[in-house]
Amino acid sequence: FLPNRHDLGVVAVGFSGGQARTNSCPKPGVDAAPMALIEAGLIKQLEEDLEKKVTYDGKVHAYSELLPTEDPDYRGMKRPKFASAVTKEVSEQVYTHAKAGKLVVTLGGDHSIAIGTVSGTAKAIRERLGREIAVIWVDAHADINTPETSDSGNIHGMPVAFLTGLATEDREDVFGWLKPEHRLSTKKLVYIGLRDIDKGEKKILREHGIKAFSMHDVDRHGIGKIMDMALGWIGSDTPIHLSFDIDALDPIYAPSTGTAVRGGLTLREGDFICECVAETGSLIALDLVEVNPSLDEQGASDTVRAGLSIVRCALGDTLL
Ligand code: 5AB
Ligand code: MN
Ligand code: MN
Ligand code: MN
Repeated sequence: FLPNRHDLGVVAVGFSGGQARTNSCPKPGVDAAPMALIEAGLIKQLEEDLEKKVTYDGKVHAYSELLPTEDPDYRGMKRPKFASAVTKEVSEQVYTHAKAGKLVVTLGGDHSIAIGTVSGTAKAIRERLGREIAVIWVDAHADINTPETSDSGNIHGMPVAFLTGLATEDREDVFGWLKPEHRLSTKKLVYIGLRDIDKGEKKILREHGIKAFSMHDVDRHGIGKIMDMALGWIGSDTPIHLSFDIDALDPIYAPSTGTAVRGGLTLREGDFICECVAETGSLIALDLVEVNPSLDEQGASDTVRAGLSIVRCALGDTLL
């Protein structure tokens, strides 16, 4: 029932509107990540080394045609109309690939784009297989703030709340386009790598019994056991969408990211997570987000290389 693992659809999303871009905290640059990854050889490696058939329109989408003339804060969210319009478009791009039976690789962009990617695969897999997807969210952060619990107003800290329906909105132009067929069950969500969770997010995780493996858990059990538990929770034969925020890795390995938090996963632990998911044969989609080559320019090539490695491992490159 799963997508043909050799048939990939790649979507390059040059979007940075889901994170801070105020005068006090200017952080553009995450929109340059897809090009940096591609210039470092991503598509070529997929085609030549991994022998994948890659469908890619050859563009890094900036979605500038979707830029609204005015985009005031709404429920505390910054630039909500632009993020909504872009993620809706991403959702349709990802849906089209997934519906055609392709494994979808999306290169971000900030993590708000997962509102598009996960909603796209959730809908496609429901229609194609009558199944609910599971999401493995690898991140230092839980990204489950509702507009009301968020202190920053940055939408890249909210995607999971919108995807699970913990945050809803009637206004079509502010994520009201998300319908039940786009949604993810809180029971089919597993986090790995958490170490910087807001107070309101902790409450949400507890109240909804959401499965989460923090860095503390990784230290206690080791990454091997964590992956056994994570995949056990999801259950075998469940289609898996892996959403990988590069800031899950320790800044030693991936310094060029907007919200770096020390004490993270080693490069090998990150790759190992991806290898275990690849081994299941159930991967239907992969997001790689939050690489920002313009931050810590010395570390940019390391960060991009770490990103490449994550993608290759998730697609089975390092399995014998
Ligand atoms: B990322 C924070 N929780 O809501 C917020 O990088 C950080 O996609 C969000 O994981 C980090 O602004 C979002 C403080
Ligand atoms: Mn994230
Ligand atoms: Mn993060
Ligand atoms: Mn981040």
